[in-house]
Amino acid sequence: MITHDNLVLNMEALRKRWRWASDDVLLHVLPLYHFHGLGVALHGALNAKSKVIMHKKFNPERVWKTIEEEKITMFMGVPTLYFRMVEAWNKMDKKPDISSMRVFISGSVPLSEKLFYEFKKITGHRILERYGMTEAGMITSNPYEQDQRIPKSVGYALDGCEIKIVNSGGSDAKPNEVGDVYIRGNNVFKGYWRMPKKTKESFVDGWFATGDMGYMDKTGRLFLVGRSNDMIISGGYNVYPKEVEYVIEENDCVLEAAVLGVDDEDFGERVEAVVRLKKPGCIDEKSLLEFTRNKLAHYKCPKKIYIVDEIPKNTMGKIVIDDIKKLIKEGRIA
Ligand code: MCA
Repeated sequence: MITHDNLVLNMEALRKRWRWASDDVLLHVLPLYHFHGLGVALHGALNAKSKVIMHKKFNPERVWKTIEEEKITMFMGVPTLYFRMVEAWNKMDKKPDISSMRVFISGSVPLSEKLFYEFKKITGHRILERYGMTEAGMITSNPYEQDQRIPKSVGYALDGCEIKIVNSGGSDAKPNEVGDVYIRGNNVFKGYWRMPKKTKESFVDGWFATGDMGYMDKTGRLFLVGRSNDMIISGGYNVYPKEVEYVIEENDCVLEAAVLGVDDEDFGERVEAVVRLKKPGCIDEKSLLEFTRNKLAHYKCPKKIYIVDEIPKNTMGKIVIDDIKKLIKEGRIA
């Protein structure tokens, strides 16, 4: 449940932090069914009264061309977009004139240090990384000043939002100590629609548990290190392993399945699955992939399914995802 104030106050905080003005021209290529495309890009532009140019589908070559032709000043993307834009730039014989550009902004998924510097090398721009989620709109942002944008940090709390880190002992963490990220402020939603139990569990003394893990340095700069749950973020889309596992397990040949996120250059993480069959040879990988594609959104479908004899488990009988990841990395599951 997101209120009018949540949206308006949050966009106002962004307008100030990013110096968004009515003479800006935003190139908008993100889907509108997510907070990034709708809540940040479109509402932000409306709030700042700036012009927006929209592309129905992201195409990196077209982005570069449009920046030159339309004298774009602002661009927003998830890291997958920046990765593909670097590839496209490197292939172009004549590089576009991007001198109109004021700021490139990234969010939804952590931006790697490698990509940050690759982008800087070719364009001269340090991508401005920020942190947010549907439940709270935008939470932090790197400073506007180029030299203060640091890779692997999502910056400082926006106006109206407070952050605290709680360590594993349940106390407020010291600077640089990793813990759970909690937030409160005028950007935080009122709860999950018709889910009172989930809502209650998500707030502690008025602080919202983001589910992200991180630390703050002495100056209050936030660094994220991972998620406290096993959610996979693929190209900016959230994928819950359980949902995919349940679908795979609907197949009559499948005894059990484990779904995991594997590092991927393009998507950041990609979905893969390890499956144990009821009877050897009952189904092959291709047919099982096809089965998932008929039942799930494509971005949730595993890019690869390994059929194995045993799925690694601990003594309690619980699947150990880290062990599966290790076996895949070492080529022992292939
Ligand atoms: C497409 N595919 C994907 C993804 N996108 N698979 C895994 N993860 C994905 N994200 C599949 C397609 O179904 C297709 O499968 C194959 O990958 C290649 O598709 P392609 O044409 O390359 O994909 P695309 O249409 O170019 O899309 C890639 C994309 C898109 C542009 C990066 O995923 C995207 O727009 N992501 C942004 C999502 C976003 O806005 N998230 C914000 C969430 P096949 O060939 O097998 O059919 S809001 C949020 O997180 C908070 C509030 C925040 O902080 O912003």
